[in-house]
Amino acid sequence: MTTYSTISPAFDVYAIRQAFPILGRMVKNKPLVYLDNAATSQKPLSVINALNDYYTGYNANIHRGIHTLAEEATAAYEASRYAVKQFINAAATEEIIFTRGTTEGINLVAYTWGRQNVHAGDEIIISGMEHHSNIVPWQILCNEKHAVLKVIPVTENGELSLKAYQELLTDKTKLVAIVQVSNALGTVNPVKEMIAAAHQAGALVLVDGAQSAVHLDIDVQDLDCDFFAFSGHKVYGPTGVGVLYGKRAILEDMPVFQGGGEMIKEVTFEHTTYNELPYKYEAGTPNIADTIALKAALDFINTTGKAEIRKHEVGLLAYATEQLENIPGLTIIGKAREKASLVSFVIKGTHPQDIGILLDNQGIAVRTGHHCCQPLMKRFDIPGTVRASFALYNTMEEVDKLITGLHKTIKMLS
Ligand code: C6P
Repeated sequence: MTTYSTISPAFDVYAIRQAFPILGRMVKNKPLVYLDNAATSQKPLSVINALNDYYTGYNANIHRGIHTLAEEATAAYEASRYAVKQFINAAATEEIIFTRGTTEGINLVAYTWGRQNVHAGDEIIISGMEHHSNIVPWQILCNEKHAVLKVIPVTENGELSLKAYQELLTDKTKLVAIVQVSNALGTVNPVKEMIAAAHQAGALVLVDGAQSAVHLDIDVQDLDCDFFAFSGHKVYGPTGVGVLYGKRAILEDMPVFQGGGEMIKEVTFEHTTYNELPYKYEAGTPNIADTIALKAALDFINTTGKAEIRKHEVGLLAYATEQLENIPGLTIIGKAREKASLVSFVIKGTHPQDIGILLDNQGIAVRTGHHCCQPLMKRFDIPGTVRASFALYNTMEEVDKLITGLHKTIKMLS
C-alpha cells in the first residue's frame, strides 16, 4: 500500500498544493482558483491513491470473508474507524458509525433516537443559521410527533443570541441540534457552553460538524456532545462517506435504523436480534473504498497539523476580509467575533449569481445562492450571497485574484 506523506512537515502552502493534482488545471484558459471548499474540498493524491490501491489491490467485501483480500479490506476499513475515533477523540471505536455524510447522520438520529424519545408537546431547539439538513429532519419529526420546533435567533452580526437560547431551554426540551460552524456566515458557535446549558435542562445535543471538522480541533469528550456528524468530502476525503459519533450508552438504547445484512446477530422468520455497536447501524455492504480513503484524508490533516492549518486559514480570512471591505457597495454578511475561513457577501445593485458566473469566466470558483440556508437568507432579507471559502492550499495571491476579479465583475455589471 502507498504511504501517504506527500508534503513536508513544515507548513509550506506551495508544497502542499503539489499534493492536489486538480489545482494545476485551467478553467476558461485561466489557472483554477478554487474558493468553494465549504461545498467540497479537493483531494490530495494520498486519498486518490488509497482508492486506487483498494480497487487494484484488495477489493473485497468486509466482515464476512475469511480469504486474504476480505481480511485486508476489513482491516483497512476498521483502521479508518480507529483514525476517526482519534480524530474527534471519541472514547471508543464502537461510538463511530459510518454514514453517507452529515445529512444521513442527522437523519439517523431523527429516525431512531427521535422516534423513540420525542413525544407530543416535547420541544426541539435548532438555530436560525442551520443548514436545511439540520432543519428538515427535525421538522418532519416534530410534525409526526406533534412536538414543537424552536429556533435560536441570529443577531445582526451573525452570532447566536445566547440569552434567547437560555430562555428557549425548558424542561420540555428533548434535543438541541446546532451547527458548530455556519456554512453561510462562517460563525464559530460556542457549542461547548451551549451543550452544558442543554444538559442542565435535561436535553441531549447533536452538533452538526459538517464545516467544523476540517477547521477546528474536535474533541467530542471535551465538548460532551451526545451526537456529532460530519462528512468525509469536506475534510479532503471522498464523497459518499461520513461519520456519526454518538455516546455509547445512548447508541445502545436507540432502536435500529435500517434492517439488513451486518446489523443482525441472528434472524429467524419470527424474530431478529441485532448486532453490537457500531455494526447495529451499518446495514448492508458499506462504502468500503471511500471509508478506507477517509483515513488517508485524516492522516493528511494530522501530518500537516491542524494548528498550522488553522493559522494559515485565519491569515487568509483576515486578508480577504480586509480587502473585501475596501470594495465600494460590498457588504459582508456575517461578522461574528470568531469565524472559520469563509466569507459571504453581497454587492449593491448586483445579483450573487451574476457575480459567480463572471468570476467563473476568470477561473475563480465561488459558491453563490442561499447555501441551503433559506431561513437564514430570509433573516438577512437577501436572496443569497457570494461565498468564498478557503482551504489549507489557498494562497494570498488567490485572494488577490478574487479581489481583482470582483473589481472587473463590478465594472462589467455597472
Ligand atoms: N454544505 C455547502 O456548500 P452533506 O451534504 O450531507 O455532506 O452535508 C450537509 C451539510 C450539513 N450541514 C452543514 C453546516 C453543511 O455545510 C452541509 C453541506 C454544503 O455549504 C453543501 S449545501
